[in-house]
Amino acid sequence: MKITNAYINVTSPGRNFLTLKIETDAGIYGLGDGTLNGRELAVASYLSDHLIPCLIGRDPFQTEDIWQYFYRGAYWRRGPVTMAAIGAIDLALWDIKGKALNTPVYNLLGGRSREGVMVYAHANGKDIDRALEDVAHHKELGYKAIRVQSGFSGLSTVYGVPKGSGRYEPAERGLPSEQDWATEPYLRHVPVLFARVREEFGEELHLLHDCHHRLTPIEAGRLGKELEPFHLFWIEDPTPAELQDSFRIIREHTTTPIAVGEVFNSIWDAHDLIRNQWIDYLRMTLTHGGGITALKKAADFAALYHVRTGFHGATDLSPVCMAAALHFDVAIHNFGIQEHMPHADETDAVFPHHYFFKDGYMFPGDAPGLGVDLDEKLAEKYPYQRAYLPVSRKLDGTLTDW
Ligand code: GCO
Ligand code: MG
Repeated sequence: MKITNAYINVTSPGRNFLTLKIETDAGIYGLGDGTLNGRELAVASYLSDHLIPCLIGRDPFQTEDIWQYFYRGAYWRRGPVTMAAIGAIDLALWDIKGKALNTPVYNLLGGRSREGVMVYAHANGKDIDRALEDVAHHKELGYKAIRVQSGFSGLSTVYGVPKGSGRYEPAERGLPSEQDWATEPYLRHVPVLFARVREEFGEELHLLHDCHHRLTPIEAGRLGKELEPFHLFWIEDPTPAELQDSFRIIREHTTTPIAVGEVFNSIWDAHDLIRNQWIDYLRMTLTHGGGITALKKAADFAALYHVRTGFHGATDLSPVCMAAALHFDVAIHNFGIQEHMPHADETDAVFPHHYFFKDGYMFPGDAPGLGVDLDEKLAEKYPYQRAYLPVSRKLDGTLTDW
């Protein structure tokens, strides 16, 4: 089999997505997600201008060699743009492989290790009472694990809580908005929030929280310690992770489990975190981490150190990435949990798929390949719209981590 053509599709059914379609002389095609929130067009150019011309004529079954060709062969390695582009190619090739062999991708990764994939939902609210209502709503929907974020007095906007009505969506159309940040009121607020959640819902629900890179290591240690009585499943991104040594400090102070990695694009971003057992869950994604070929190795490496996966599954990853994640999650042994932020109805219509949610679990379905398609005609109705993630400033105006 040979690759005869490849092209990208950029569409905005509710939010922007970048999809790669690879066609072959066998009449089979594959889809890959290359969406990089707020930087979609950089990946589009990297693919169209630099990678696609080198793909034509290659054997789509050679997922390992093609991965190495684009990673090692570029000379310039890593980075979110490069790795999202390689991720898109890799996902499309695994999709083709599955379709050509007439089997779901999970069978190419070791087969099913479990029936379904436990997912966590997002519950949020402008204040604690409204966040509790949203927890009750998601519990009602069947979720066994729920991430909880809520607003608190002192800040006008908070990460994870929508400004108006409707579901939370971090990217906003137009230029970046600015949000404010203050650590002290946040650190006082979060333990109160989780005390209330446990009081109301008991011990059974798995509870998660995203600090979104806002704390210093010692502040994260304090938060983790104060949350210990509420037995969280994890706190996520407690501190920015460029300096992997930071996590040693957090680990020395708390037994609250730690999840990191949604902004990582290479195993080298997590190498020290894993081999020193400073984290419990690796949150990379198939798109941003360079695809199934790269993350299968990362997950196997993590397994040696008792680190499980908890892949990023925000709405800025398309249904193609979600489908791939579910095949991956159902197959690997050291799966932990999967994030699930349901897509808008327009998005689901543009990307018809076989995966589904039932009673707190998701299932990849049994269609050959990844089991997701792209309705290119419908996609044309939703042209790309410039959108950015917000930026964050401390109350004195200093730019800080969003
Ligand atoms: C999460 C994430 C997202 C990110 C978003 C950025 O845990 O789901 O933190 O909300 O902010 O994916 O593009
Ligand atoms: Mg996060």
